[in-house]
Amino acid sequence: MDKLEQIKRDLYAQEPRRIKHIEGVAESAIEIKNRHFPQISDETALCAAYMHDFTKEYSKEQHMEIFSRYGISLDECELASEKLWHAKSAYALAKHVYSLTDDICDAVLYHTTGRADMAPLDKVIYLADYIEKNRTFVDCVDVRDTYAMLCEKREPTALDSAILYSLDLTISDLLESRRIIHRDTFEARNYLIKEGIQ
Ligand code: DGI
Ligand code: FE
Ligand code: FE
Repeated sequence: MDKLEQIKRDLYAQEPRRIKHIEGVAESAIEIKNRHFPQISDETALCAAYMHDFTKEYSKEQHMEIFSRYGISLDECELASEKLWHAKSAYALAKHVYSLTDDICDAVLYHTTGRADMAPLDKVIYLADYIEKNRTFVDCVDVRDTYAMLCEKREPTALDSAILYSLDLTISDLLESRRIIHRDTFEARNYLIKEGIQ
């Protein structure tokens, strides 16, 4: 059995509530990578998509067990923001259980915050996660429509612009709800601004 089949089998066996979302991310990831990075294989994009929220429903105890087993430490922001944990635990499983390549593990690790100078697969998964078709939140619909419009106009920076827009909306949302903003989220945004993306 190949790795993708193994991941899907284990994911479906968990009966995750978010399977529709994960399938939506897989579909969007294929579309986005075919448009911007056709050199990325379907298998690579799909492994990252199916892994990205693998541990989203895990309990605090399950997360702690994974972090201690694989020697993963949490920084101050991460300790205070439980929503950030699933990216780190899914990364640990991607690396140590499924032995996925570094590009896939990184895309899983940075799928929630982004990071400065995101790799092609990081960008594919970050945007696919935000705009997949089952998301109905107004900000997601807005980024989905904006990205579609930029692609329609053959804007060369469509992907980076859409990512920058989604980072801005995420940061605004975190500010409004008085939540901690991780430095990777800021750095992802600042990097794109410095690159001249609008
Ligand atoms: O797992 P998903 O719901 O599919 O999406 P996700 O992994 O992008 O998680 C989105 C949540 O993560 C959303 O509630 C905002 C939150 N988030 C993103 N960046 C940060 C953050 N939360 C904190 N506290 N700090 C961040 O920098
Ligand atoms: Fe997630
Ligand atoms: Fe997700």
